[in-house]
Formats: sequence, structure tokens, C-alpha cells
Amino acid sequence: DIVPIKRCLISVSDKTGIVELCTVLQNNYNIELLSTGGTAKKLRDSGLTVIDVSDFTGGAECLDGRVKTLHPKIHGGLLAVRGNEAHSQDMITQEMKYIDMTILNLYPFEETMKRPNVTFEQCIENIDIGGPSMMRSTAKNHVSTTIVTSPDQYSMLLNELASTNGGTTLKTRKCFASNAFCLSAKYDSMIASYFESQLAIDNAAEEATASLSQVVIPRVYKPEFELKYGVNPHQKPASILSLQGQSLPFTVINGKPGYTNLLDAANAYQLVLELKQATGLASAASFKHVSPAGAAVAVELTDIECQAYEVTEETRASLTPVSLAYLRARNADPMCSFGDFSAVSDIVDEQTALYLKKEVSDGIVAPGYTEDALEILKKKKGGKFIILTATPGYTPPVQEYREVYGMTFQQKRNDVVLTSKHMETIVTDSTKCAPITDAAIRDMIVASICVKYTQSNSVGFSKNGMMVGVGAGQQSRVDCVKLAGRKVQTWYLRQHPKVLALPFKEGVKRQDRVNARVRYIEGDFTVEEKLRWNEFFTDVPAPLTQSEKEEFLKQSTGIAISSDAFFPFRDSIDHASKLGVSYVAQPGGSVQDGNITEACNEYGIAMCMTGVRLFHH
Ligand code: 93A
Repeated sequence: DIVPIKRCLISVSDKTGIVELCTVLQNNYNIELLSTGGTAKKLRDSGLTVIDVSDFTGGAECLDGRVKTLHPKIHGGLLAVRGNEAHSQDMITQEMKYIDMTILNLYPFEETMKRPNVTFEQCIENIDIGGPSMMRSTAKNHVSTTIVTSPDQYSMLLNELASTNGGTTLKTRKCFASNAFCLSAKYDSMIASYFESQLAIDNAAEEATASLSQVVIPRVYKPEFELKYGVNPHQKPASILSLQGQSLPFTVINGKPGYTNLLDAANAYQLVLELKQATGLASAASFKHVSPAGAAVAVELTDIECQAYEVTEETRASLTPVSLAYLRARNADPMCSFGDFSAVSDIVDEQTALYLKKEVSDGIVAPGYTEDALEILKKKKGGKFIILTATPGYTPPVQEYREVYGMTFQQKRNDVVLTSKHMETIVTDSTKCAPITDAAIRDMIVASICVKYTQSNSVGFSKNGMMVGVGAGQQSRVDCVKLAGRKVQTWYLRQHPKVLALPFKEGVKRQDRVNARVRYIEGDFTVEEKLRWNEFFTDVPAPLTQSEKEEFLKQSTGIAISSDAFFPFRDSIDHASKLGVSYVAQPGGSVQDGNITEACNEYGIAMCMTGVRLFHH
């Protein structure tokens, strides 16, 4: 199976070691050398005798070198099987000569592609056509021919020639052929991914102006990192992909985010950015199951709030805008926020980190962290606390896609940013209803931006720049109002003097105190539950009676509510009126709008029509 080498074609971009090799081929083994333009010149300049490919084929190199070796006399010479009668006949009639070996390496596509400021055209010119063709022809016919594709193989080739007196063994030819096909595959896949990335860039530009009537261009994704699993442990494998040509919105700097963590992060971060954009205040959100448990902007705490949220005088004095926003967001519904994913609009400072340190939380996303903050957070959860940094200036594509049950849905992203402009159409009677103050507008904005990122149907209540009750994922609107309303009552009753005075034993954990207060407010204990609950206190607290609760709740006023879609019946307004609601923001558009407005007038609730529906699924 040894084939002697009599004629060899050499065509290399990387000319390392080629002169030395060819000198041995010619001088020791008397091998005839055929070669292409630059390679031929190099060999000739070194004193070797070389036949130009153009002389061998009778066809000149042309099209700026795009056609050099693409000729039947080259591929015939490489593909003809030695000893095959029919092939031998063809060789004679077509005046072709056998070529026993090809030494080549390809145009440096990868290096070119990675060059800074390289143009698309330069990359295209560096796609080798003739080289891979010869490589494949020679490798296919490895039973007769030898393909050498890298300077790394030259010493092996020289050993082989020495041990066979100028030939190669089948084993070596097959091994080189295998290397060649591998290189061919890698080379083409590199070109393919480059084209994909270029398409993604083109698509992004086109998407900016795309309308639904336009043809949807295929999107190309790039795997970024593996996830432990998807939404549930049996949903494996799972991973995060980015769009070719686009970065991810976040960089992971600590911990391993899961599927739901990243969904929370994506929603929570957009929410806080929009809150900041709309109000100019530092903002924060605390997410659970892809809906906010709380969200807030940096508004000073009242004395009572400080007591209810366990803020000491010392902490209060040191609060920065971002830590204040987070403290508020986390205290809207601290029972639900247990194990949350947080987002803040500003650089996380030491105060925010120290506050977060005390809470049970999965992770945070922010535009950045001070060194002190990072040091504190990296130690949280035994080092597993997830810390994400938002990519500066990140803008998601205008069109978004998602796959459900094998269907791909496409829509324009919900990129509306709700601001005071959306709160201008007041439809209620100003002589009967609560005056529209700046604080009311701010709270309607906070509630509206929150429902934009809450699973629908949803309504949100807010006060003092803070969500105080969210009703998410209900099929009926009035159930959203009732669910959120219950949370609003709990939030307000956490400020009741009897709740503030609960005599907790030393050492009762923070979350246990939070939960115990809620149970006290709810008050619906079984005997056993009550006995267990009593254990938290130095003295058994007297119950908070129904009439005490009702009396206290009467003082609650000035709350704003926002609904992600219109109210179909007045029942939601009837219920909201019992919860201290003074302001309503909703899109409008129902046949019932008139009746709803009348109901608001009856209760003295001011209502504005935003004109924007905010379903979120
Ligand atoms: O432009 S090509 O795709 N067309 C060809 O016919 C062709 N033949 C060989 N590139 C071609 N080559 C490549 O030229 C080889 O793969 C090698 O990388 C390079 C060597 O060119 P030169 O000998 O002119 O330096």
C-alpha cells in the first residue's frame, strides 16, 4: 500500500517551513513540484525548480486569483484512482497527469475575521475555494494520493518518505485525509457562523423598521451558558442563548443563576429602569415567580414606617437613595419577598448591601457595585448569592419572539414607558374627587409600571412611592383587586400600634417576626397554631380585634391603584373604595367606562385613563 510520490502540488498561504520541505522533496526524492502564484515564487526564489499550475493546466490564473487551481487537470490528476482501467483511459484522452500529493493550507479566514475594523468584503475574499476543493479531492482519493494540510505534519511526512524511499503508506494517507476533512468542516462552520452573525446584524437593523407584513428573517442564536435545568428539574437540558451579534443584557459576576432567576432579573431590571426614567428617583424591585412582590422609588420613610419596617435610627440616618428604594421594595410584602430576586436602578452601595445581607434573597441585578458592596454580597448564601451586572447601554431588539408548543410568536416589544404624560386624562369630576397631587401622579406611575411587569390579570396598589399590594395572575379583575387589597390591608395594619408593640423574644429570626406579624393581623389561628405562635413572645399578646382593625383601616387614604386593563364592572371600584384608594389609573376602553367613572365620582376617587393596556404573559 505504499504509493511513490512523483508529482506534488504545493499551494500554501502560511509558507512556514515550505522551502525546507520542498528542497528535500526535490533534491532527495526528485519529486516534480507544481505550484500556485505566491508559493511558486517563494520556492523559485529559493533555487527550486517549479512548474506553475497555469502552465500545467494551460489555463491562466484569473479573476484576481479567485481561479487558480479550479481546473479539471488539477482535480482529474488528484481524483484518478491508480490502477483503475477506466480512469487511466480518461487520463489519456483528457491529457491529464497524475498528481500524487497536495501540500496546502487555506486562506486565513479566521484570522481575517477577527481583525479589528475588518470589512465584510475583506472576509469574503479570504474564503478559500480552490484550497478546500483540492484538499477534499486529495483526501477522497487517499487510496492513491496524500494530503498535507499543516506545517505540523511536515516532519511526519519526511519520516514517512525516508522510511518508504519516497512514498507514503495507506495508514498515513488515511490519517492525513481524516485531518483534512476535519479541517474542511471546521473551516466551513467558521464561515457559516460568521455569516450568521452578519445576518443577525442585518436583521437587527431591519427589525428596527420591520412591520408585521414584512417577511420574518430567521434569527440565529449563540449558546451562552448551560443552566442546571429549566423551570423544573426534569426540564433538562436548559441553557441561555444570545442573539448572534448581540450581547446578553447581564454579566454573571457571582453565583449560578437558574432559569427563573434570569426571568425575574430580566423583568425586574426593566421595571426599575423605567421607574427611574419616569420619576428620576433611585428605584428597586423584589421579584418572586416573575412578578413583583414589591417595588419602590426612593421616598423618605415616615416615623411609623421606620418602626414597621424595623429601621433603626442609625440605619435611617445612613440610608442612601438606592438603599432606601430597596428597603421600601423589600418591605411592601416581606412575607412574599422571602427568597426574592432583586433589582436596583443605581450602583449598589455598602448600605444597600448591608441591608440585603440580612434578608433571605437569591440574587440581585444592578448597573454596578461598589467594591465594599461586592465584598459583602459575594459572601452571602455561602458564596452562592447571584450577582448580575447589567450590560451598559443594552437595548433589546424591537421585535421579540417566543416559542410555545412548537409555535413561534412574534410581536413588537412592549416598549412603552409610562410617565406623567399618561396620567393627564382625568375623567372624574374634580369638584367631587381627590386632588391630583405630584405624589398621586408618582404613585400612579409606580403602580402602572409595576403592573406592566406583573403576570396578568393584575392590579397594583401604591403609596409613598411604593407598591403596597399586587394582585397577579388572576382570571377575574375583581379577584386581583381583592387579592391585592388583602395585601394592602396587611401592609397598613403592620403599622398598627399593637403590631408595632408585639413583644418578640430575643433571638426570633427576622423572617419569623415578619410572618408572625402577618399571622397576628390575619388572626385566624387554630388552637395548635396559636400555641406555636405564642412561643415567639415574652408575653402572650392580646388579639387584634376585627373592630380595632376596621377602625385603624379607616385612616388609610391616598392610595393609588393601577389596572393592567379596563374594569369590566364597577365591583372593583366598590371594593377599592374600602381600602383607602383615592386614585385610579387604567387604560379605559370598556363599554362600562361611564359607569366606572360614575362609581369613582360617588366615592371621591380620581381616575385617569392612560390609554395603554399592559397585559404581561
Ligand atoms: O481563490 S481561491 O479560492 N481559488 C483557487 O483556485 C485557489 N487555489 C489555491 N484560492 C486558491 N488557493 C489557495 O491559495 C490555497 O488554498 C492557498 O491558501 C493559497 C496559496 O496562494 P499563493 O500560492 O498564491 O500564495
